[in-house]
Amino acid sequence: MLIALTREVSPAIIDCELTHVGREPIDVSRAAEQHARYEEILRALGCTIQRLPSLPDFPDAVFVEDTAVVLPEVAIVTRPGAESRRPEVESTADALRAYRPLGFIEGPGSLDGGDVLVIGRDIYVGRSGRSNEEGISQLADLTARHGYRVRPLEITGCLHLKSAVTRLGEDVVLINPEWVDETVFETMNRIHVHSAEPFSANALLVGKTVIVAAGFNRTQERLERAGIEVRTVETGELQKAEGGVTCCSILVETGAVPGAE
Ligand code: CIR
Repeated sequence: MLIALTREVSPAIIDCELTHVGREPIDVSRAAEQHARYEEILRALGCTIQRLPSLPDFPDAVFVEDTAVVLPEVAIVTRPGAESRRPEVESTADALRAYRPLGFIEGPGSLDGGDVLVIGRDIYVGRSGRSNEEGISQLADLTARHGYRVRPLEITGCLHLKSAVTRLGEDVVLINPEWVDETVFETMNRIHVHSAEPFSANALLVGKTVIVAAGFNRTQERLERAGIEVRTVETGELQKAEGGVTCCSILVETGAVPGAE
């Protein structure tokens, strides 16, 4: 079974952390509708949605991806780089305990799940304003025993590594080469985002289908031309909070699930 951990949009999202985008008013009920539609698409693609407890006082709590990195062997509970987000991890850890042994990033280390891209046994990690050297090295220690190799990467101009590059299949990535050095992925098939759509690199692979944010038509066309099955979802209000499609879920492959929908 494939579980998607999600969390409802907090009414406080209007006070979210912002790094590379300016603050704009966010329509909270529209954000909640977009999020519900996102969950519907995940369900249609075979996921069982397990909602984490609501955290109405935490503006960025809907962006659950940043709170954990789930591998087949272990789940690493992060220590988010933004201090305002640190308490979000507790309920993620409680939920993940049912599915995986846990490892924890500890202070002064910091790591956001959005910076972590797993491709086979390689774990690429963005050196961002959120993920520091200590956090990256703790991740390496916690995963080396399971046969993973952590490969830190520089990113520029974006919040997280997965704003710049995401995995679309066994050996395919969607990449914005302006934000990350694509030679790192030179052995893989690389699909470039359209240069007029820099934010379109954040795509979520579920099975063989890729979920992309609606409105990035030119990048979508490139994906479809490459034979990739695409589903789009409106994320306009979540984008104003600097969120994309990967950030709103944590996918966990598992057996039977107590308490899931
Ligand atoms: C933040 O700055 O932490 C949130 N406003 C957005 C987090 C987006 N997360 C992600 O891309 N993994």
